[in-house]
Amino acid sequence: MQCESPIPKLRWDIFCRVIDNFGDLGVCWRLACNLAGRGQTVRLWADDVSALAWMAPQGAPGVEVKTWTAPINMTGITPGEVMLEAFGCEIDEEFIAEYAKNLRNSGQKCAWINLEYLSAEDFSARCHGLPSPVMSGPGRGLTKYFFYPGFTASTGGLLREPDLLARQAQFDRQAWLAKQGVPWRGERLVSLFCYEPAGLNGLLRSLASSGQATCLLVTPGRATAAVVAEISGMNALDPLWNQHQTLSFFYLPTLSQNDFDHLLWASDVNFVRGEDSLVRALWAGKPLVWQIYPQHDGVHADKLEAFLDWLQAPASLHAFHHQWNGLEVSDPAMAPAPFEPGRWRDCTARARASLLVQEDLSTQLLHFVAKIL
Ligand code: TRH
Repeated sequence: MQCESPIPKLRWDIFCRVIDNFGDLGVCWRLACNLAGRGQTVRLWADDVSALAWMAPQGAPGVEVKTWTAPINMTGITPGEVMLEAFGCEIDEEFIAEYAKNLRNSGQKCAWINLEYLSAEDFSARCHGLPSPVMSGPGRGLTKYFFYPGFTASTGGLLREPDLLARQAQFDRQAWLAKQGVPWRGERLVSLFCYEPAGLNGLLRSLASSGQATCLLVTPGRATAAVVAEISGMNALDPLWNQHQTLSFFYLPTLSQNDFDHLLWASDVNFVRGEDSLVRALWAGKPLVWQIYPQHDGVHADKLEAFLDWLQAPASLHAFHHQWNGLEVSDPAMAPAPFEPGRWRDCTARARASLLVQEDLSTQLLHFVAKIL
């Protein structure tokens, strides 16, 4: 995408509906901060802002958080110049009407953006930037634009803060782990952020029998619940599965988004899920395993495949992902796919390097909006 238009200072209204988990809000909060860090004024509307208490306890200058009530409370609200709906969430007609009225009165052009989910599938590049005329409702006559994040230069890119590399360079692993209370004695560290992965039993067995002391750093919520349940089942069936205590566990509290980054930087291997943590694991640059957000219609299988192809994942990483995500025909007698992070390092490092030379999502979005306006 060409980046020639100067970037005006604008007021943004970002709308986010929390479906489940933390990703929708996580992405929107990160985007809001990224834009505010580039001089924009951002109002983030979310129907459930509760997770921000731990994700972003400090808030961020330039970002105002509003609880998105139903119906929306428009008292004292003048819409900004850019209206961004995340992941197809529908903005209230009252807000759109006010926005359209302001545009008519000021004669200003509108920038109405729909930010889509991240995917490595071809459609992201094909549909990125497409206009969609609004044919009905109070926004009739306006145009909505589709903005697709992605992994290649022909998409909208990935969220990345300008100071990310500097922060990484200054990161002190030992000090950070000590601050979290992790009793690290040089063992391999594996972070775990997941839903209920089909391959969890296999992973725990592989780590316990690997001959390499490993500490699993388990994130709270679903990952902790899954690990606790799995261990209890394994202990009942085979009390000696981890008899030499080769595998140890450290259960983490909820971390801020910044500290979640630190967790990924401190670990030797990262298990992540959903959307935002996948991107953060790419920036961490360590071997990673992704549990994709499962969808009922099964389309996540193609999405995972497209990502692994883009990553140029070696065969063993493909196999591990299939088992981790339950996409393999399940045969209880089947041996777990080998856990071979040493073979998975190069592809992540290559991917990270290729992404770093692409423009980040916020910069691209700013240029895109400047062009529309
Ligand atoms: O929570 P998720 O599974 O979110 C998912 C996905 O985004 C998915 O695409 C979406 O459709 C679905 O929600 C509804 O995973 P994700 O995207 O990685 O988001 C997690 C966020 O939580 C991310 O911003 C990192 C943050 N986080 C912390 O800040 N601290 C923590 O301790 C942890 C574990 C996560």
